[in-house]
Amino acid sequence: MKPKLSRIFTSGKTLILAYDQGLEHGPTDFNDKNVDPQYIIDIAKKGKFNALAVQKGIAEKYPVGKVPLILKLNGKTRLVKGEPYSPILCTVNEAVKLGASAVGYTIYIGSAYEAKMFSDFEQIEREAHNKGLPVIVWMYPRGKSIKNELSRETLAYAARVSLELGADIVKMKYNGNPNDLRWIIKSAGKTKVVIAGGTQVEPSRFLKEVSDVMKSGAAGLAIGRNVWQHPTPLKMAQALKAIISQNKTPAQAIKFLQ
Ligand code: FBP
Repeated sequence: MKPKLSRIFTSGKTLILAYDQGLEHGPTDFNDKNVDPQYIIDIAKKGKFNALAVQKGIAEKYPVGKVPLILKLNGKTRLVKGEPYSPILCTVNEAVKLGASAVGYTIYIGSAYEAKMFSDFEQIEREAHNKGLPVIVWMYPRGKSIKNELSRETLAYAARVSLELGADIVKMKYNGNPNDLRWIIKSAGKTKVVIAGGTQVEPSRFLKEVSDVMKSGAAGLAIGRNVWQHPTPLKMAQALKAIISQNKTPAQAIKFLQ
């Protein structure tokens, strides 16, 4: 069955809110407000995000209502050192029962466990596509064999692998170079590239990066901390949407934050 991307890509572009950091990083990213999953769901709803990406436990205990749900199917903590492996924590069937519009899966390309993550991914991808669910791969080059996880070559390789494996969307880090990103996006072919946010940066710098990323041909953003750590996340959402869907400049977009 052809995966149905239209719920996540309403304007041809997408703005996805990511909230799986509690598992990946621990509550260190959170404050008194954003530690509460309900706060994030309200941001996703009121900010009209195209989707919210969470782990199974959050989706079970905090219904997301009409916000399209991306269920993250694997994950790991940062407590374990050594070569990264992210085990499956939720099945495609469970994701469907929870109302998911898409599923997400992290691959640490270059890790000693890459082969295991490829074969886990391949099963998930087959099952999800049988049910018409799009598959988003969080593609992060990691492990001893990766010398520079943000180099043009490494990121282009990661993007290409996402296409070869059958991902509909790949979520990747941006290395700050728009020319590199153009090549990376070309390497991903018909797999859509969305950019991850990273740690919180000064808003005007962040909006400039978002603008560069979109001009380079990215399909959108799948970000967390730069939105829900911001004192006014809904204004940040408006600023981001102005750039992503309305082709506004960073100077125009920053006005939403003033
Ligand atoms: P941020 O925008 O907050 O960086 O979130 C993006 C994300 O991909 C999350 O979905 C995930 O939890 C996290 O980054 C993983 O980042 P890392 O592996 O670099 O710690």
